[in-house]
Amino acid sequence: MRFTIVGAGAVGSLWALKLHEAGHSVQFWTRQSTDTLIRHQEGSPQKVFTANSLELVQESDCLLFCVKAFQVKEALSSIAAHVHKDTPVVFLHNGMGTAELALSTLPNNPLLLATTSHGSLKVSEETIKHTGLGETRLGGINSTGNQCDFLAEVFQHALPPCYWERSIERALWKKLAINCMINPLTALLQAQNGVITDPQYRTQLDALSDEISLVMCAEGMATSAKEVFDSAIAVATATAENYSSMNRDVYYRRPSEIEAITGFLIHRASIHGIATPENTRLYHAIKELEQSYDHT
Ligand code: KPL
Repeated sequence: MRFTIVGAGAVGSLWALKLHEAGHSVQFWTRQSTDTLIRHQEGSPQKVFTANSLELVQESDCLLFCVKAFQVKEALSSIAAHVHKDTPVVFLHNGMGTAELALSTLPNNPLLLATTSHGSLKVSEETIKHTGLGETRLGGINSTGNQCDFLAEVFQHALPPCYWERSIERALWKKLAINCMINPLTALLQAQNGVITDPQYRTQLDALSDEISLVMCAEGMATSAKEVFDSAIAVATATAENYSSMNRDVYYRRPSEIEAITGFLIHRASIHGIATPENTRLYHAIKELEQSYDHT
């Protein structure tokens, strides 16, 4: 298949390399003004990818957006006019809230959302490291997107495991819950994921999981505070030595994904009239940190 990967960060680069190794033809679409990009995994040969070819966008069999949620709008407006209406478009990022934008910008395309727990790190401009084996879940958000289950097989072949989800929203909420539990705390504490398993954070995590489970139930995603708590602890234990993406964003003073993660949860909570004091506190703490970047 012919892929255009939108975004050449750690996640986009990992997928580009894996899809290329699986025999697909891959180009990047990036903000950099370049026509080629070199990428390789630590210890493996370099590969030169074409970048920003409009012709290749038009000929693509699939577009895979690997930019952060807050970059989707700009990326979509740079490419949407060139995408054939039958081309499936997949959005892969942490957090939620981009589905409406995708549906209104590309109303005729098969549209899909995906979530992944693979760890990937850019160790230099051209080199990435696959830091943790995870899994990917994929599902449609419109009727034609729902018919693209073959893409789960394509992704499974390139970077397994990949599961097809009839209700991708549920998988996205589960991941959102984990991100709400791990990301802001590890960013504020500037510690690895394992830190949240320390008993001193138990009360705070209980408060977070209570609030998150109430919002999920109101959204029709039946769960319990215990389930939310246990899944976050399981991920934090399995990735104890890793730094969360929000931890890295704060460390490098980049804009974080707080809006699409905790911000999305708080927004949905307010629609249902659910109070989320602990999540709101973390949300403001991260926002304050981001604002302080401009002044220090
Ligand atoms: O998705 C993640 C992230 O860092 O954004 C978790 C699950 C917390 C793993 O680090």
